[in-house]
Amino acid sequence: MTGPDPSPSPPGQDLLAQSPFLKACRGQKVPFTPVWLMRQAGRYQEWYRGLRARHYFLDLCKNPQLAAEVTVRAVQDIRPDAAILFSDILLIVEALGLRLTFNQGEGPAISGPVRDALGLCALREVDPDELGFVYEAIRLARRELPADIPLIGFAGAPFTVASYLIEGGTSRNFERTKAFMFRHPQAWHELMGRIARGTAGYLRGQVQAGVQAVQLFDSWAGALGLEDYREFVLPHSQRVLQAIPEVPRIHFGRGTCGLLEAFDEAGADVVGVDFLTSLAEARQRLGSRPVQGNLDPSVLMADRDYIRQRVGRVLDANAGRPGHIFNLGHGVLPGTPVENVRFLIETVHEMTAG
Ligand code: 1CP
Repeated sequence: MTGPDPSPSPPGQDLLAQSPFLKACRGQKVPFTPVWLMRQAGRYQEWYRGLRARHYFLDLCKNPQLAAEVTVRAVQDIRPDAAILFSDILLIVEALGLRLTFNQGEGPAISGPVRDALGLCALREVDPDELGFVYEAIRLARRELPADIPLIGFAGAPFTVASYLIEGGTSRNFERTKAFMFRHPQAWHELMGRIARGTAGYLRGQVQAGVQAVQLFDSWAGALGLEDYREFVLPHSQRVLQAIPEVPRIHFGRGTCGLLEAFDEAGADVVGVDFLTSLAEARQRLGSRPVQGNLDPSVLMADRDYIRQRVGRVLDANAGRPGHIFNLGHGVLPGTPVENVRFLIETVHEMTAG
């Protein structure tokens, strides 16, 4: 018989939909606990250091072929259950109209940071098409990835991005960010609104280009107390997450133990738990909400017996509930032995299979 295939979706789509990672995002039963690692591509890998010796970091991010290659190579190297696009949360800074550089060993630097309402006027409304190189990297990576490995897109959450715009780089106490928030609340909400609209459009572009899930990184949300988080941040993160209902949304922050319920109210499908929070406690406080996490990245510096013990502890804390994606409680550290990363992934699979 000829005619159209009666199945509702192409076989590739079905393989992806049935992948342990996407099932766990939906809180469904899985054959083993899926695992991927934040910063699974990076300086702990020799091949990445080699690439970086030849290319400036932002050139890697902006070259779709290279960004796709790094994304796929990390998967081939350590065999996780999901890929994350090789990119950075700070690319949107340029679409907002400011200059971004990464200086050797010093992290990001933003010239002409936003310090007041005047600085806010200098920011552009993001045109998501300006980030077309990211969408192209997604299309290329999707084509090269194994058919059953979902690709995660991502962006920085409005608060974390705002902190870089205001501080001009990495910060310890976020004093300029908080001074802006407390002294100019109206300008603060305008700034956050502008970042949120841009980020929503950017993530929609990533979904259209073919990612199967997205992660919103609010890495520095833990710098805020609960009341300030609710007043100054939560509504903006909600707006971003509401804009992309088509794929599972993961919401990660560091130091969020004091905020966990409010963080959950942002509306993601999965809450990322950092390593300072007990996974058992997070489970108790979040009810049936799927969670991701939360091994301390430094455990990967220890020996295999100890890594296995600590994987066991995270799994025990989850107590066999569905809706657990294993991950670190923050990104892989640059000095991590790559064989320990591979061992971690194998161990999670072996300890949870069948
Ligand atoms: O090669 C190098 O020297 C650059 C190191 C590097 C890498 C590999 C940076 C600079 N960014 C990245 C990639 C990156 N960044 C990914 C790729 C996908 C992956 O494999 O996970 C992701 C998801 C990010 C996200 C990111 N960038 C975050 C959120 C996650 C987190 O770590 O909390 C943040 C805060 C950034 C900003 C950033 N990018 C890079 C640096 C050094 C920083 C500053 C970090 C800081 O302020 O402490």
